[in-house]
This record gives sequence, structure tokens and C-alpha cells, in this order.
Amino acid sequence: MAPHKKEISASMMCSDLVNLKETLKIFEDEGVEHLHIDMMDGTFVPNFGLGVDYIRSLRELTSIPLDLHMMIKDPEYKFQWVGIKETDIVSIHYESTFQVQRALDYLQPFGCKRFLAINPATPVYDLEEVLDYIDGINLLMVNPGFAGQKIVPSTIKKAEKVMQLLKEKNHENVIVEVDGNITLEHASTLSKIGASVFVAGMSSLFKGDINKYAYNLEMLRKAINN
Ligand code: S6P
Ligand code: MG
Repeated sequence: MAPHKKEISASMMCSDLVNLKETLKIFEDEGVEHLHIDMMDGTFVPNFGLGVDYIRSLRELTSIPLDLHMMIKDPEYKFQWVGIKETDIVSIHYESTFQVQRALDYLQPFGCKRFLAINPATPVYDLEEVLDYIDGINLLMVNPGFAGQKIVPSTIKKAEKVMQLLKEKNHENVIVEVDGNITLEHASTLSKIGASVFVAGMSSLFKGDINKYAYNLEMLRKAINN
């Protein structure tokens, strides 16, 4: 199988609302593949995040596909609220619902890419029974809820274990996304391990003011394609 294309998903939780239009124009010019949307309900994770009105407005401003990271409890009953498109990625968390396989089934009619998100302490073997129902894995490198955190060190080794599992189970078609503290160094390491979607937040893209974003994206692009 040909290796997956290396892609960037810009974390919109880290973007400045005042310069939103200009920021999106830079992302379009730089070929950013996804906009990462951290949805949080204050229950599944200890924070509130981006919601349906924000998503609706964003759709009017850009056609860059969305990467909806649903950090919410029982997401299967809320898919209809969001306006999911076929070009989107939608991640739900292993621990967010009592019946995760059913939730993935409920997502299928939307035609989007279905990703399962796992926390730093979620065992890799939990993925085994759902490999047939997912297009990707969102591997959290931090405990979800906040931008600007430090990586949980064991997650690098865990990324290797995930790639090993996909190989053993003949599921190398499954995409691996990495989310949280993706510095240039972590991006480069994780790219070599086999990750192909990189969430760009405060650790890479949103460093300095808006005039730095294009440069930051180019640096990240270099790190993931090395
Ligand atoms: C964390 C969330 C992430 C953050 C991302 C930001 O709960 O899932 O997507 O937005 O971590 O990146 P950084 O570089 O600030 O960690
Ligand atoms: Mg996220």
C-alpha cells in the first residue's frame, strides 16, 4: 500500500477570532488540508470548546474540510447537530460512549472519515475490535481538554505500538492522526513512525503573530515530509 499523504490540521481553538478571515486566507494559500475543531462539553473533558454556531459560520468563510474532534459525552446523539460533510474527518472518543461500535455505525451514513480518538492511557488493544469500522485513529499525545500542554512521554512509544498493531492486523489503510503538543521535533519523530495527520496548535503554527503563520506552516511541512 502507498504511504498516506502527510497532512496538516490547523487547531482552530488556538486561532485569534479577530483575525479569522485573514488567518483562513493564509491557510488556503498554504494548502492546509484540514481545520481541527475541538468540540468540548464540559463533561467528557474539563473545558468548553467550539460549538455548532462557530462551525456553521466557519463553513461560510472557507471550504477547507473540517476535522471535528468531538470531546463530548454520547456523541452519537449529536451528529445531526453539526452538519457533517463527506469531506470531513469526525473523531469520537473510545471512552465517550457505552457502545462505541454502535456510535461508529451511526456515523457511517454521513459518509465522512470516521476516526476513533484514544487518550494517552487508553490501551492500544482497545482498537482491535473496531478496526473494520474506522478510517483513522486520533492519537492524543496529551490528556484532552486544553491547548498548550506538554506531551505525555509514553505516547511516542505508543504511536509505535499502534503502527505495529495496524501492520499485524493488515489494517495499514487506517490513518494515524496525532493531536497535542506537536512541535517540529515531535512532528518529525511521529512522521517517521508513520503518523500522517498532524494537529498544528500552539506548539508549531500559532507561535508569534499572524505574519509568522505561513513560515510556521512551511517549517511544519518540512518536518513532516523529512
Ligand atoms: C486538546 C485538543 C487539541 C488542542 C491541541 C492544540 O484537548 O484536542 O486539539 O487543540 O493540542 O495544540 P497544542 O500545540 O497547543 O498542544
Ligand atoms: Mg483536538
